[in-house]
Amino acid sequence: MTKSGPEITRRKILTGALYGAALLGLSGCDKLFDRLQQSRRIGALLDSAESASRRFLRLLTGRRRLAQEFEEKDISRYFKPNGNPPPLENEYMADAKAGWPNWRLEIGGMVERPTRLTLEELKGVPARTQITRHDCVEGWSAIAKWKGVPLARIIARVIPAPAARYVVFHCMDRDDNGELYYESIDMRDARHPQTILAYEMNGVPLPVEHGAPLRLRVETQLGYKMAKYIRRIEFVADLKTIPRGKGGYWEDRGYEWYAGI
Ligand SMILES: Nc1nc2c(c(=O)[nH]1)N[C@H]1C(S)=C(S)[C@@H](COP(=O)(O)O)O[C@H]1N2
Ligand SMILES: [Mo]
Repeated sequence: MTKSGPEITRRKILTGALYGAALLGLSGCDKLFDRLQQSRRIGALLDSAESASRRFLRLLTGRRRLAQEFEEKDISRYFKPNGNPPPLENEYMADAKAGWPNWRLEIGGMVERPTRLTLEELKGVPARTQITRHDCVEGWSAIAKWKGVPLARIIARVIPAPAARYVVFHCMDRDDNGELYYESIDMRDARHPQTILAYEMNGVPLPVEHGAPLRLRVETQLGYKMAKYIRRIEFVADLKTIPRGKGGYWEDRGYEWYAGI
């Protein structure tokens, strides 16, 4: 089977659904309430029209395939910062200004070797750079160049227990109600070669609005899976025990856990 066949079909389906969402006037709202309404309607749309086909295509092509990579010339001039506002507490901003001397990435849960890493230490791990397209469920896309540590390298270091099935990303930003953002992926996507913990965007340190100092890029899935402002990574056997039980901030509000593209 050629790679282009299913690829094109999949893109068409996604574009169709996003275009549908745009026609319904579902893009560009900022208020949380609007976003909740929006997520429900888009969720319903995706459920009915798209997810079944996507799941079927994924069965055909598998999840090991690589997401399309682009060239420098394709990089978007504007990349919309999206989601909850950055964690603007003094502690965060002071650390950002100073180049993250106090931030540590904590990696724990069901692992043999729990680890804490500084940003400098992360930058010392062999990195991967990729130019990829980000698709937000709200109906916009943007292409950027990302550099970061393949999550597979971190996994090799901490040695998850055989029973660990998911990787949870705990973030520093909160919504209007003070609830923290979080996300999760399974071990297969975690080991995918394009799944990276990115600290650089378009050749510069990851900007605050895009998730500084560290964000996830999981190129097999939609934008809401790509946790920004990561401070802790936890390996777990079950997602039910994590904050509200559905595996992510938006999943807890009705989005699908597997947001495959
Ligand atoms: N911590 C955190 N991560 C997040 C979000 C958020 O609100 N908080 N929003 C998600 C959504 S819906 C999208 S589309 C992308 C937006 O990334 P960007 O700000 O770089 O465009 O981040 C995702 N990751
Ligand atoms: Mo999004």
